[in-house]
Amino acid sequence: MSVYDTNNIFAKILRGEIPSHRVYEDDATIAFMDVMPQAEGHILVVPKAASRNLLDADATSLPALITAVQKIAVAAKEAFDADGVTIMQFNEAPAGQSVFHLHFHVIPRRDGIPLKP
Ligand code: IU
Repeated sequence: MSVYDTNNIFAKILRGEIPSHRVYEDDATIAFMDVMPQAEGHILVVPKAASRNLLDADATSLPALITAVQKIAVAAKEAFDADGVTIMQFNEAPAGQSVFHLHFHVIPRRDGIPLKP
């Protein structure tokens, strides 16, 4: 399945039609705080280019995207005084994807504190 719905919630955030708490932007990427954080500092890293998920993404765009993910993970670990960082990325509903525009979860982690479900 490779259909891209231009009215998905992250497409609307990218177009500025829905507000978000944006923490990062470059030519190809934005990042904003997750509205239902699984831990303090849960950030979503979203490429500006339309793709449904990683399976559909243009491979030439991925080096810039993963570089942004790394930058944000390092900054989030520092900003939230975390002990580690979980990076998650889901492809299609059976795998846990609920918003169908490619994104990476960047979640600062603290010793002994599990993710909220
Ligand atoms: P998933 O990887 O597609 O399962 O994650 C979607 C995430 O988008 C999830 O963590 C939601 O809390 C988050 N989210 C959001 O930040 N703002 C929204 O308006 C909606 C979902 I809808």
